[in-house]
Amino acid sequence: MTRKALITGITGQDGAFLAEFLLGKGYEVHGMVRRASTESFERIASLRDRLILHQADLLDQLSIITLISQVRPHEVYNLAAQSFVPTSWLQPLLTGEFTALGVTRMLEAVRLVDRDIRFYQASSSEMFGKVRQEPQNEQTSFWPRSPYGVAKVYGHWITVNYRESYNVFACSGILFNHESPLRGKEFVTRKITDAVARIKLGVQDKLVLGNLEAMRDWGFAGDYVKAMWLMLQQDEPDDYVIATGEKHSVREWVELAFGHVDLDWREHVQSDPKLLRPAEINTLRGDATKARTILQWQPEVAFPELVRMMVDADLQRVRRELADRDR
Ligand code: NAP
Ligand code: G4F
Repeated sequence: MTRKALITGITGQDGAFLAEFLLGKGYEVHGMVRRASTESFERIASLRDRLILHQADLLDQLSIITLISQVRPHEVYNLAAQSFVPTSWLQPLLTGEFTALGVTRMLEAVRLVDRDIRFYQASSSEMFGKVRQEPQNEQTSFWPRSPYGVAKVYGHWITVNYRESYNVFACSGILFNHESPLRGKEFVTRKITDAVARIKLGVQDKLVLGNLEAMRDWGFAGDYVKAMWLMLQQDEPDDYVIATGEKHSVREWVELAFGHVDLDWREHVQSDPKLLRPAEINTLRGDATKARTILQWQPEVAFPELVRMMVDADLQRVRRELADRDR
């Protein structure tokens, strides 16, 4: 029997990679999309005719129940969220509605419609915040440092709670930062690689960043969606940290990205205190031993390769845009 998966957040970075991965495994892939006056399906454009998309919203309980009743998926991947940390200070309530209560709405729908559905929750290393130990693993306590991080802690624990209360096969994947050419341009990695491409091609001069000393454990999104799927294929539901185990600073990203196209970053990068956060997470580094051992998962793309991949993709895209403009 063909397995059916439902992905919320299918139009986002991870949604696009996961949809492609599941189609490759022979799944019938359904995606939940929210209504907008203009569709933003660029990331899934090449998959569009192989996907079944449905309108529903994390804010609307009935729309989610109806969707799950109609699709009757075997697996649900809850990737939808307000995922940009700075916005969570500007819109803390909306972030809580989407990123925290949205998880309960998804779990309630699963509980009401079919408790055999396997459920994946997109949890985050942002939950570790002001880190209590290094590296962070599944036992490390949380100290979130943004409304986004606080909302994700709620989403994590409500997932654990539905597993323990209702025996739902619910897993929380605690994923560290993962990037790709599909990353939103407001996140620091893509902001850097987009700027590097534009500066190299002469259509931008400066790149203004915030905290260059922040350190993150950055992996490749294509590797991380495989871990999501592996979690739902186990005999027992559980929670897993997914990370590379290496940390690098924003400054290192900048150096490597500019260096890849033979530019000196010092001539182009400025730091603006306005881009500093009310509360920063200075450092994150994950310990994915559990995932390596039980899921047999490991990251394939190393840090320098990830930087080069993203710079090259942005160079290609900006070149194309310039050629189209001049045509
Ligand atoms: P993303 O690119 O920002 O995608 C977010 C998705 O959520 C988009 O498809 C968006 O739809 C959808 N969405 C937002 N609000 C919604 C609502 N009210 N109803 C329905 N859909 C809604 O995020 P991502 O990087 O792919 O991350 C996927 C998930 O993993 C998120 O939950 C994120 O918080 C979490 N996470 C990400 C990372 C990372 O490093 N990427 C690390 C840990 C955890 P629109 O296209 O309509 O905006
Ligand atoms: O790229 P970022 O905005 O990602 P952040 O805040 O770590 O969050 C991402 O990863 C989380 C996993 O830990 C996800 F849960 C979350 O959804 C999201 O995908 O910022 C990374 C670091 C921060 O320390 C920030 O202060 O880069 C620093 N930074 C320095 N200059 C900047 C900038 N960040 C952004 N976005 N823009 C800058 O100009």
